[in-house]
Amino acid sequence: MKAVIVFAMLCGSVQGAVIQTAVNPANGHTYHLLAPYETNVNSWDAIRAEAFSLGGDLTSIQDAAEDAWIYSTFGPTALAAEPASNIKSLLIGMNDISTPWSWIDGAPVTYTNWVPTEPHSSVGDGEDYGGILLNFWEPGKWHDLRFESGDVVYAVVEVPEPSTLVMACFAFSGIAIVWRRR
Ligand SMILES: [Ca+2]
Ligand SMILES: [Ca+2]
Repeated sequence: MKAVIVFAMLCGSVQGAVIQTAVNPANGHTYHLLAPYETNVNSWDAIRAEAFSLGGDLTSIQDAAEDAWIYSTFGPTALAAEPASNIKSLLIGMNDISTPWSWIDGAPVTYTNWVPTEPHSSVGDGEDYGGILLNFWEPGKWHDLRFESGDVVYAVVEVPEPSTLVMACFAFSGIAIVWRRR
């Protein structure tokens, strides 16, 4: 019984930072949408630490299909979430902190979806983080954003394999439902 309670707490603690989880049928990867971060309070490193704790990292987008799936799956949740902001973005795993725009997992940049005038900054000038626009400019397109701006970002974490903890939590929910029905 004690083990069950501990396990339930473990599932609960993960969901504390995660506001939505979905598996992309195209690649089998698990994606989490994290609770909002205000960029004047939270750092890029702090957000990545949260992603690492979930067994993944900020998403690396390989093609138009993955981009469209992420936007349609998580955009509505982020738009509806508090706090309200005129500038909301989904934070993705691309930056030009010290090199030209590159994915943090080292994947080649084969696909991008920038607003035509973006990214308009240079390497390491502050506007160094890629985001998918949600409620301003051209929603669905990408822009480069800066931390300390006060923008609200919703990080999209990609876990290469279906997360074992998430699957275990699903299994646990199933057991709990079956147990309740008895
Ligand atoms: Ca990916
Ligand atoms: Ca830049």
